[in-house]
Amino acid sequence: MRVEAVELRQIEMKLRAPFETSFGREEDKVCLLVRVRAGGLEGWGEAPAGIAPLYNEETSETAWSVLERFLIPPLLGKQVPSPQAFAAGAVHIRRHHMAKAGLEAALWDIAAQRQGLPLSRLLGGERAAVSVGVSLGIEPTVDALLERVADYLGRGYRRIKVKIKPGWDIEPTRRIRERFGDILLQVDANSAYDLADAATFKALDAFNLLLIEQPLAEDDMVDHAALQAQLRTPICLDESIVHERAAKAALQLGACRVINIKQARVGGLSAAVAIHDLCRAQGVPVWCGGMLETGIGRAANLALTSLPNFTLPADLSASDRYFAEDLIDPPVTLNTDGTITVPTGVGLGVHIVPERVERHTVRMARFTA
Ligand code: OSB
Ligand code: MG
Repeated sequence: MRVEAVELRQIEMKLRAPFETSFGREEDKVCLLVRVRAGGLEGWGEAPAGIAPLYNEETSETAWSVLERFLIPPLLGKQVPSPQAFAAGAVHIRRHHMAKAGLEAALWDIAAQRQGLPLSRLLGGERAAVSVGVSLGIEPTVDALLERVADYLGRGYRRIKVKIKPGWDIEPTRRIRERFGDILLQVDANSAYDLADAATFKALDAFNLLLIEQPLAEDDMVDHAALQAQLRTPICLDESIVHERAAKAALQLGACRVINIKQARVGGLSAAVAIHDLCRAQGVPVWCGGMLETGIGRAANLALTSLPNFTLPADLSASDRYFAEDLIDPPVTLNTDGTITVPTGVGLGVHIVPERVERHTVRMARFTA
């Protein structure tokens, strides 16, 4: 495909409710959208880098800069044989995974359209619908959190994930178990602890959690291995798994027993599929994480989650969990059995509403051959 033009947009959308984690509180969703024109087709991707480098090192500014200066110019007017070829060619640009992933996703959208296939099929997906859960932020009180859990269980979500941090861990988990019994429950610390806090995790071990996500520092595989050895509950790594080599190292060291795959964090859908395949070969379950994506990033995540080794419920919720109005129409909805249907149209398979994209754009630039 010959790349004719690339459009970059920074998007800002009010979240329906603030989302608080151990690293900060977000009231607005901020990301970049990448729109590629190639061979007469148009593809879209989302780079979920926000205002501040709190989840990882990237921001919407750094992603914009790297896309504008280093990732987009070499493509303009050139033949790009495949999304994988783009990914391989971008390896020499160090890191900046979200920036790369946004552009790669747009190329995948186009590649799937060229073959007349839904993206899920092109990636090797098999499932028509995927099991999903909801990720709940830190609330002012445990009672407020319990109301949110009740609300989402009532809507049909079958798995609840709660954010934890020191001082907000054992008590909310215990109260959820007391009130809601044997639901599928997991916690996510976003790196807020160190090994000296092992006693907290041993206490959490009693609650029969599906997994404990990213308890320790993102670059500390050794301490994660030491903690995992003391727990029954599987540790799941999110921030630590930045590429396939990290996944390989984590599994070899016993630093986790489950991996959260976010295509944006690992540098794109190609890397995400590679990690999926590695884990599958080793009998390690994976699940699809989320970054509060708009319908555009969510559609790519749904396609990815249809691959066979995504066996735990995804952090992929309906559009109305995040936004009053999504960028796609119809929005993503939850089926009564707690699943979301994987789009079956060609490419991303969702209808992007230009007027809504325009309305939420705070910065835009076009690059042409
Ligand atoms: O750690 O999984 C995380 C959102 C932003 C940044 C990091 C994380 C999250 C979530 C939300 O947990 C998942 C979702 O998109 O619903
Ligand atoms: Mg996480």
